[in-house]
Amino acid sequence: MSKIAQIASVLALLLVLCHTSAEGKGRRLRFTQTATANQNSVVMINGSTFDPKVLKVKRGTTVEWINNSNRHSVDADDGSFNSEVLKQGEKFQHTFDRSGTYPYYCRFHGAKGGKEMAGKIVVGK
Ligand SMILES: [Cu+2]
Repeated sequence: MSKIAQIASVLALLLVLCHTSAEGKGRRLRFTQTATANQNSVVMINGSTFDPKVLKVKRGTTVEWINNSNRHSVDADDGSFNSEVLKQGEKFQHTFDRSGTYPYYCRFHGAKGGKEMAGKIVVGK
């Protein structure tokens, strides 16, 4: 094998190794992003809106509502959870053990059926 051929084969090997490790990195990154998305279980109450309005979580997730503004509440349309009156800075939590769609509303500024100040938790498997 000539010197040039030797160098070329070493470079080719390096290229393959770099490519493989970059792919591995990509996989880890994607995995991390998915894990973060699954742990994302906070709904902010800003003004008269729930943010995000629709939150998708895995079964068993505890969702926390954090009130950033005046008096609000978190009331499930089906009555499966109801917060106290939440003042500014107060929080409410509910754990979703069964998959399904859970619409909720603020008793002061919204109503059942997604009217005005309302949101939805979509619980997957
Ligand atoms: Cu409200």
